[in-house]
Amino acid sequence: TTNKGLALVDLDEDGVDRAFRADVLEGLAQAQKAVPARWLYDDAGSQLFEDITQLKEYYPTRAETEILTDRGSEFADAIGPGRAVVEFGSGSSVKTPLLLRCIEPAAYVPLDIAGDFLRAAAADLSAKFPGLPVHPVEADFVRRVELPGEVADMPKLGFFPGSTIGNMVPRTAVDLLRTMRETLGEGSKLLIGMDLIKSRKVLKAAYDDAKGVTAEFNRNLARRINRELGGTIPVDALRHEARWSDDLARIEMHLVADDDMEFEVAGRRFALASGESIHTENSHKFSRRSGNTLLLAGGWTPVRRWLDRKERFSLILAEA
Ligand code: AVJ
Repeated sequence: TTNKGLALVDLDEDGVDRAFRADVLEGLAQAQKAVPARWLYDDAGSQLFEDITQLKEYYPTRAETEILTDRGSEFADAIGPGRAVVEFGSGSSVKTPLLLRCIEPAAYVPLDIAGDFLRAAAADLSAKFPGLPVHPVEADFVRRVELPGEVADMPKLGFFPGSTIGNMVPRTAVDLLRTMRETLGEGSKLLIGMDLIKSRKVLKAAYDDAKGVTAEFNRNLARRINRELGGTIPVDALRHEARWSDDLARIEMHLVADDDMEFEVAGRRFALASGESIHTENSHKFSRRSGNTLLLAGGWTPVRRWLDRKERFSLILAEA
C-alpha cells in the first residue's frame, strides 16, 4: 500500500483513497443520495471551515470560546487538578489552551487521524505549556484507543468540543460515547460541547451565510469527488441548501440539482432529477434533556452544564 505519510489512509495503486471511493459510490447509489460528512474536511474543506468559524452568522465557535474564557474557575472547581486531558479530534484547536490554563492538568493527549495536524498542534501546545507532558496519538477515535503508558495511572478528562457529536446520528453518537468511555476508563470525566436548539432563522443563517462560505464548503465536497475519484459532477449547477428538520432537531446540508443531471464517478454513471439532492452533513441540535439522554445512553452521567450569555451553546461535564 502506498502511503502519504498518513498511516491511516489506505490508497490503491492509482493513489485513490479506498474508503472515500467506497463511501461515495455507496452513498450515491441510495435513493436519497448521501456522502458522509467526514469527507468535507480535506485541506480546502478544513480551511473553509476555519473561515466559517469567523462568520458573523456562525455563532457556535464564538459561544463555546466565550464559555471556556469566562468560566475558568468553575471548570477548575468541577474538574479538579491532576488529570490527563485526552482531546478527541484535536485538529488545530484554539480552544484547548483555554481549558488547560485553568484546570492544572497532569498531561495532555491529543488524538487525531491527521498526523501532520496532530504533531503541529502538539508542538504548539508544548511551547505554550512548557512543564506539561504532551503525548500525541495518531488514531481514529471511533475505535477504542490504547493510551500511552505514561498516563495509565492518571485520572482522565475527555475533551470533545465543537458539537462534533452533533454530526452523528443518535445511534452512532451513542456508540462513540461508549467507545470514549472504554478509552478513558473508570473514574474518568468528559467535557463535551453540544449546540442548542434555537430559532430556525438563526440556525439556517448559521449554515447558509450571506457571503456563501458555507455554500463553498459544501460544494468543495463535489469538487473533491471530481478531483480524487475522476468525477464529472457539474459542481456549479448544484445549489447549497441548509434545511432544518424539526422532527430530528437537525440542520441538514444538501447539494440540490435544479435541473436534471447525469454524471460519472469512478467509472459509474449517476443521475439527479431536478429537485433531488446529495445529503452531505447533519448537525444535530440539543435540548437540556436530549443532551442528557444521549450522554446517559452512552454510559455518561451529566453533572454540570455551562451556557454562553446568549444561551446558544452548552458545555456539559459528565462522569463515567
Ligand atoms: C465542525 C461539525 C461542528 O456542524 O456546525 C459548519 C460543521 N458545517 N457549517 C457544524 C459545519 C457547516 C460544524 N462542525
